[in-house]
Amino acid sequence: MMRKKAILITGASGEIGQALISSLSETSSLPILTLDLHPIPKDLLDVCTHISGDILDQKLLARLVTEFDFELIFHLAALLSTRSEFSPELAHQVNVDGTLALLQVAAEQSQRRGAPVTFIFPSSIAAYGMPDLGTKARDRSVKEWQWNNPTTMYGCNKLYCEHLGIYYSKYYQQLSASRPVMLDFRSLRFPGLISAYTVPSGGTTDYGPEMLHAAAQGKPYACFVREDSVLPFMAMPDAVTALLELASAPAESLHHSVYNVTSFSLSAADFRDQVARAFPDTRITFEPDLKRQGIVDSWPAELDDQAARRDWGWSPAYDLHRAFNEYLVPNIHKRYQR
Ligand code: VAH
Repeated sequence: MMRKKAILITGASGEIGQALISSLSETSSLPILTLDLHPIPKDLLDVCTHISGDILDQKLLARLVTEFDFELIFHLAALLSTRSEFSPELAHQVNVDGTLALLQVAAEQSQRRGAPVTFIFPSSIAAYGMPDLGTKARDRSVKEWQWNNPTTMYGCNKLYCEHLGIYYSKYYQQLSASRPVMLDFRSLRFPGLISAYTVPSGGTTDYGPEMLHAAAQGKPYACFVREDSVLPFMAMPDAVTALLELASAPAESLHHSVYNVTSFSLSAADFRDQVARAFPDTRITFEPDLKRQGIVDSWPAELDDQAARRDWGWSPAYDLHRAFNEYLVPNIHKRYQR
């Protein structure tokens, strides 16, 4: 029986997944297969085939590859940074064992079909670890190879999976007589992502989106980081654009397997000011959670994304002002007016 060509999105019910399905279905001629433990919103059901399942279910993966020939995989399934600190072993199982299982399946499929499966993996600023606030201020914008000393289980998982992906795309079966067709692993290190339609769960950059969505609902919000905490952020549409542009970049133009992408950096106080401009009667207070603050203080203030701009033409469409004025505020107003 011929395998059906398809695109696979794992973790499709998550924030990035939901935004990606919509855009991908507008541009892709291939059917989209989505895999997640959780159901996907019913308005997306007509543009993809959803499988409710666990990335750790090896029998499920084995069955999928007998039925489908994956051209392209977006592997988004993960436990985010704060949740992973409460369940480090589970985080390792999902974030690393899950990724390893999928890489192995994609490597075998690349060999069998005689052409690389493109494997897109979202990494994170969590892969970095700035030793102290002085260094964070001095080395304000970090390049991919700087300060790769993660201090969270999630950050360790992401950095290791970057190396696993490079292994499977360059060194897998390096001692065997015949060199197999390798998979084509490509990874992005994302900053904090802000969606107008979904709120993150279990992340540490969540204070931004949470503050905005609370204000839009007229609810007070106690921010769990200090006002002076600076992190890089990006509007969700730009995250989807980055994933799609990296996936379609010609392999010969990519000099790296891992790329920083970002749009704007701002302090939590700046974030509050942007939110207060849009929702003037908002009640935002700052009550730092010292433990989560420690994670934020270890992450870089800015990402240097020159390599992505140079190799595959990355450029965010939404800077700080466009993100709030043209994407977040108008769509959040609509979302909560109902
Ligand atoms: C988290 N939003 O906070 C995610 C992300 C930038 C960090 O990976 O865990």
